[in-house]
Amino acid sequence: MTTKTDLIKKLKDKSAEVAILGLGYVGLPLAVVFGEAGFKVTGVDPDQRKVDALNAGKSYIPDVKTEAVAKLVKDGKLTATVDFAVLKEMDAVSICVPTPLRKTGDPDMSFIISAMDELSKYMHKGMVVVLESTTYPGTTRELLLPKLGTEHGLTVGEDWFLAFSPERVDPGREDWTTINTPKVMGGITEDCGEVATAWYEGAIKTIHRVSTAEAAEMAKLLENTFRMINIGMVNELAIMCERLGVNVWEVIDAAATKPFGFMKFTPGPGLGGHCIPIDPLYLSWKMKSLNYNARFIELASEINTNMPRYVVSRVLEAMNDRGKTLKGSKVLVLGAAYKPDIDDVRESPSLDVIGLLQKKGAQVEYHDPYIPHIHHEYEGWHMDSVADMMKSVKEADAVVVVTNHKDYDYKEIIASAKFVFDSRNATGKMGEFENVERL
Ligand code: SAJ
Repeated sequence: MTTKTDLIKKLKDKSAEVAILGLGYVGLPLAVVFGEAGFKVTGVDPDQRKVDALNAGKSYIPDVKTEAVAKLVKDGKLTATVDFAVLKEMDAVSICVPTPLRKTGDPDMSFIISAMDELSKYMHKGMVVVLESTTYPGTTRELLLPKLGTEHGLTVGEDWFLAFSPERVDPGREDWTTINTPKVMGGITEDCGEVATAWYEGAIKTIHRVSTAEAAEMAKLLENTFRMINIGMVNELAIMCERLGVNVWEVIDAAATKPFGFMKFTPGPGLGGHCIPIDPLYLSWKMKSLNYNARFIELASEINTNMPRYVVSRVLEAMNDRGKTLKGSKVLVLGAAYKPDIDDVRESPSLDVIGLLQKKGAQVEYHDPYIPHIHHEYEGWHMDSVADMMKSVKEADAVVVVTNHKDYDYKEIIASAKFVFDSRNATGKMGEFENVERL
């Protein structure tokens, strides 16, 4: 028996002790999937509130049912702790920590580095480590390999095993979840890939092996760069169509009738969320260190970042056409979340639209049924969602639809508002109105 065959045996018979570092919207669903597959799982997170909730059998992630957590805790299949020292007992560790951007737009690797520094204290022979956090190609080999293995005299692929497997969690989605979404897996060595696959295939339906950790890191960046660039393209299409006097929404719907070779994206007020605006910049940042300028990413990022400003310029123009100045006008922004029907405001273009309207001298209010309060962390302002939306709609000189929540009664809004600028085509199916303009 070698270290590898011994570890694979424990992974296959589920006697291996599993740890998940980081119990957020990626780590908690993964912990539950491994627990329900029969592994004994220890969740490790510095946030004592998360740990206490889990040990009390409660979920704090909407996608994870409290009943599932309660059953695993009762059955002794899931415990949580803030104490990283438990890692010395672990055979298999998955790292699911955030990889945001710094204010400078560079990757913020601090969460990966602190998880790695803690794990490094407890590394031992016979461990497999999988990084799930979206990051630039080379992270697993350049950062984790030296810190977790070489520094401890452990030979990767023999004494211990290291791989990258990108998370594909889409919060709120019920059709594709952690257990049934195909999982890409790339090891530092062939043996690393084999061991990590033996672990994950014991819980996740489909594992797609690639030859290296870098291929797996790059696959994830391709997935989200693809979206970001295509969104940037349709945003530029919207600007071009406005210049041409053509309805961009009609054009996109027409192109989408092509049953092959086309994928529909829609323009909007900008790019929000903690994935799409951010992940591609990890790639362009890495390429700069290799003296290569990722022009598509740079251009799409520039277009997407400019969309809030474009929306405000369209509102200003439309009000001018109606003999009103934006300065001193009351403007109600509908929607603060970064996409419809969710309560996530991270990187939301609404915050930029509100800030820009304020800079133009407008008196701005907002409403969002999912987000009672917003705080612009960079500009520092706070705002509460208006209590009586229709009252604010009636009083506003302009209503700007920034997030097309399905809860809104757009018919009533159009009937009650002096003027509506619809940046999401939420009202598109209702025909043309004198008091409505669209992106
Ligand atoms: N957006 C547009 N036009 C579009 C699509 C999106 O303007 O055609 C905007 C959205 O309004 C939002 C931003 O882009 O502000 C991102 O939207 P998204 O639909 O990509 O949603 P996210 O950010 O939740 O992306 C996640 C990603 N999941 C993972 O990274 C695991 C992404 O890969 C998924 O494709 C996406 O969910 C999804 O399909 O829901």
